Amino acid sequence: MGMDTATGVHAAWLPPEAFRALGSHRVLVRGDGPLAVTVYEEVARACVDYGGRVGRSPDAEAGPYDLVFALTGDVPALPAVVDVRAAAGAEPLGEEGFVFARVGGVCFVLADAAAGLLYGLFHVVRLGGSAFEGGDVPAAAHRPAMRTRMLDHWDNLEVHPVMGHVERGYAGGSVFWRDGGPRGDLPRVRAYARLLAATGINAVSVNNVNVHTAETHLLTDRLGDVAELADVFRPYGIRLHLSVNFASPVVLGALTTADPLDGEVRAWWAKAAAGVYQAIPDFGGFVVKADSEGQPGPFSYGRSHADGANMLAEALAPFGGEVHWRAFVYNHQQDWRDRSTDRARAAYDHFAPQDGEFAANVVLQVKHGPMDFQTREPVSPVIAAMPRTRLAVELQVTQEYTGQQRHVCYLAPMWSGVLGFRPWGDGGEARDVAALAADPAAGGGLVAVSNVGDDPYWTGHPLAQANLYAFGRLAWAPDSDPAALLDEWIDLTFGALPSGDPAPLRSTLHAVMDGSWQTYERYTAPLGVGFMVRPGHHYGPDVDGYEYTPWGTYHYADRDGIGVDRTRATGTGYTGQYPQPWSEVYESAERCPDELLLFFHHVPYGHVLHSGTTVIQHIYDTHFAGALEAEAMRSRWAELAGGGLVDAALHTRVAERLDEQVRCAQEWRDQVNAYFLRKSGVPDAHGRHIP
Ligand code: BDP
Repeated sequence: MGMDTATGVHAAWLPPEAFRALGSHRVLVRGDGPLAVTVYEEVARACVDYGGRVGRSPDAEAGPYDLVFALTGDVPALPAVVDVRAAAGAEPLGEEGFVFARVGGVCFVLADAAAGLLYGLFHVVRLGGSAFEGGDVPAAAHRPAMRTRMLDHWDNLEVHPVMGHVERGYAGGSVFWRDGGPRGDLPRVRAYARLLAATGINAVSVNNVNVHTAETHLLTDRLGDVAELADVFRPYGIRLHLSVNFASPVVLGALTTADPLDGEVRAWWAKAAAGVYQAIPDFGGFVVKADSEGQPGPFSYGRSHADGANMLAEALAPFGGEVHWRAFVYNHQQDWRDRSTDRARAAYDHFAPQDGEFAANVVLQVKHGPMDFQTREPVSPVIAAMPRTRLAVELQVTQEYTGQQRHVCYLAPMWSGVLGFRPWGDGGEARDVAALAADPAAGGGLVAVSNVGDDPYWTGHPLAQANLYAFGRLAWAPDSDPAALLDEWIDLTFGALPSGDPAPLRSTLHAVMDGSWQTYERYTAPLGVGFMVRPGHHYGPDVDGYEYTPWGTYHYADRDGIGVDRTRATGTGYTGQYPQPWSEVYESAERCPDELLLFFHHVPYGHVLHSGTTVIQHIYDTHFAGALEAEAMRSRWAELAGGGLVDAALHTRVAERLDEQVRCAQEWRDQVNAYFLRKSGVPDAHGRHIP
């Protein structure tokens, strides 16, 4: 992770050394257009660095080359592609797939379209030296599971008085915007596009879903600023999207209404969309947060969300654009005294009845859990409830609720659990969340909120880069093993390290990161109850911070017990939003998984978990354990100091953040334990000190 002199930032997972093997061979790059040019330039640069050679013409049928990038239609120039392609099976590769093979000492990357060559290039980079070693490698096709693999930036054009430059951003200012306009650092944007392409990401939205007035103008008079970014992302196969303000016709168009069924409003959007495509012919589409947390939407006009989304879909359809309509719609001014309302129900209650009403180019973008990116939530029941609607699953890479990039919290294990969740259990319809999001006919893909800013390490905490990397890779291949993805990230970032004991850096990173999400869970809100964070910024503990507020995020702790009763029998009825078997499993306090018990049930402190311990003792035990684990992470990292395995500045940055993590974990431990000791009056069975 050395400093790149061109961009002034650390090179993250693609330092020049990652191209060492590729750059020391003879490489043929065929194909035209911006993506093939990107592949050529990447290879050419590596060859300059490492003494290899790159060519464009196959003089002697791949003879003098060690590695060939070619399109499958390139038969006249390269007859060999026919056999290699055929060996990988008859199924089409699609726009982005590729074949990799090694035949008689020559490696082949073949694709039907140039994007496949680009993804094949990064495949070869990941293989490193092993791509060129050993005997033949049978041809295998590689295709992305999800068609859309997208990052949403919650970037503001100017610094928002409360939310800052990047809403919930913990890595400094925006890489796109500054002082109300473009930041103007296109080399940095290009470096970013390259990092994303290497993970497989192919779509980016460049402004906050809360669209303030300045960002509203990006759609029309500030479109040039967006087109400039699109030009930089294009050579890396990434399509640009904009978050739009549903009230744009009023804010920008001098209309008096934004009613989606109004003819003038529809004409306004059609014209706006045409303008966008004139400037950006491959524009991806709009992201919309409507009728949520103060954003305008169709409810103001007595219209449904299908009405609103379909109006925008109609405007984009002639150009092949899509609407990413967010399902994060709830009333943020609830009456906390009314126990029957339940924010967890909101997305399903709003959207499930509209299944089948959305246009074909509308993707409903659903947060992975029913609440709001908590450390532990059940999977949203909306994902299983709308078979006639295209669904995208939304994750939060930015660590709003998981330590704000001051704490190490490797999130791939959480996401992999979400993606592998089977809404209908193992029997019957055995499809999991990943399959639903990937369904070629109906799936809307995987989306996440980005964790990047203008920080020299991109993500504030250098180790938070692994979350961004793993997100892209999971969108490409959702069944990837999180620990293996961490190894990929380690190899690409720090150079290929031997496995096992001779590689203290690798083993240290695994020791610090593999279980870090569960460690974070242990010292924060227990058993799926969520929140307990300081209101507003959401960092650090405040057990009752949101308890008597209108935000709908409660734990209901009293002297007898804790948890939210979401059962059909006695609670909010939320469990009824799940199909079988989960609706029964979650309904039952006996069958409900421990880690979600307090999400679904209000139980006495003496309730015995499957683990055999009581709820109150579990709270004490996990909070003591979590804080100790944070200390162990810090000690482990400290052992690397001065060893030369990582750059000294990086070591210091991580060490400082681990100090803060240890401090904050102890604060969580003490506040949570003290709170529940006082509420329940039950002492810790092991007599440990609780303030
Ligand atoms: C919440 C964030 C808020 C976002 C909102 C959203 O606290 O800043 O605007 O999600 O997803 O988690 O729209």
